[in-house]
Amino acid sequence: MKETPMRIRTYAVAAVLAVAAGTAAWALVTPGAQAQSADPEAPPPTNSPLRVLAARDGLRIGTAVDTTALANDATYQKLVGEQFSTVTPENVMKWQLVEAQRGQLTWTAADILVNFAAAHGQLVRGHTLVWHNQLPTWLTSGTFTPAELRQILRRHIIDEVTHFKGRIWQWDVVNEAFNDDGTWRNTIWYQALGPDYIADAFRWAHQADPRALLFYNDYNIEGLGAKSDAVYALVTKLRKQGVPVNGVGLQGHFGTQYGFPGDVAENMARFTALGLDVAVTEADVRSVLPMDNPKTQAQAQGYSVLLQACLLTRRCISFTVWGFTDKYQWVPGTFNGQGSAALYDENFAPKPAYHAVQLDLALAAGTRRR
Ligand code: 9MR
Repeated sequence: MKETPMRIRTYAVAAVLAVAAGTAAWALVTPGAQAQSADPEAPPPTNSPLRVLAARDGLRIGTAVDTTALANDATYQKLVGEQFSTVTPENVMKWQLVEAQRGQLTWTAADILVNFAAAHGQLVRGHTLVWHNQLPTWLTSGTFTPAELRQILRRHIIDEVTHFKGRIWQWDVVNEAFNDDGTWRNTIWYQALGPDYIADAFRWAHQADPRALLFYNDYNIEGLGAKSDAVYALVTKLRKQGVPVNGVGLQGHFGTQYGFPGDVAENMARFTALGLDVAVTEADVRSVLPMDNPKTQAQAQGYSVLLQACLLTRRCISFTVWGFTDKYQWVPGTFNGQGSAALYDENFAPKPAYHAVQLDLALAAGTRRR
């Protein structure tokens, strides 16, 4: 039987209390947002921006950024800068967008985000170098030999990592290489090259930017199970072979209709025991619409499950949400009849999930100094 660590229980109880009691009680546990303290060491108020609270946990808190919204929506732009200390381009670093025509490299949209991040004291998670999705048509409909495909992949990784050299904190080098049962996903890369493309991809990325942290990233690997076992076996082998892999990204796409795993911290611990960092890279918690109060509370709990595990893991270095507002969020376009997955609603009002994240960060402050 698994023991629940005391800290998890304490956070959970506090979060549940705050969330269940709603905004009015939230004010009770929030000691005057504007109150100035004479003590420079005093913690920031509990209702401070997420990035302020996360900084006290030694954690970067991030969001995927829709760069069109960033350019056109002033409220969106303000919140990205104010609340988050790391950003991930939701789409604009993907191969389909950076090399739609073979040999014509287009970095403009991604460069704008990288510059925005620098201006706002944010780090960037690069996403993603090797994937089976959002590939350019010239690549998917071309006929290439395995040797040619290997060279094309190498060229792509070197071009992209070199372009952003020194400006990317973590790269998602390989994304979603496994099926849910832990077998290899039959992608264009696996078909042509077998599993060796993974070690090659990490080596090429490292060669192009030796200082970037290189991640393997996937979904449904948050808790223990066949798929996270497969990732664990992969990274164990890569480490033994001296392949430059630095971390594992647990995406964290949850749904209130499925419930949440209870062993996320345990799973993270086995990865960090290998000398790896971990990160929550794409957290969101969707529901079957319409929303009701239980689903809203469950959503807050889903975010907390991921964040508390991360806070309990010294080497969990960042926690990123996959879009922070329902105004621009991928779920409704992919899962018919589902949505409401983000921390803020479509009018930028923070939900109980936002307050749960805020409270978890505040309660963990100072507990994971390196
Ligand atoms: O949020 C992204 C959405 O805008 C794209 O249309 C979609 C294409 O597959 O990719 C979404 O982001 C995915 C991410 O890159 C990798 N993990 C799953 C994410 C949600 O599908």
